[in-house]
Amino acid sequence: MEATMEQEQEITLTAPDISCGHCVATVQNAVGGLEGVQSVQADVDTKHVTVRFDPERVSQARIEAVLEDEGYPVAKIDG
Ligand SMILES: [Cu+2]
Repeated sequence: MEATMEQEQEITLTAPDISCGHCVATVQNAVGGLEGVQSVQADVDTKHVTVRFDPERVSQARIEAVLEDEGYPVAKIDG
């Protein structure tokens, strides 16, 4: 694989404060507006935020920081 190829990574985060469709729209707009993010899918039932992104252009830490800024901090699942 060439290093110049676009990379793609998918992560699923849990943001317990997602409680309605408004939250879903806010999350999707905020994360989807980040450079390097290819798609965002938030789910009000599972509280999951699935993000596909290019790790060369945006980091998971940056995505989590944006979620926190918007009022939807990511739950840490493991210790
Ligand atoms: Cu809401």
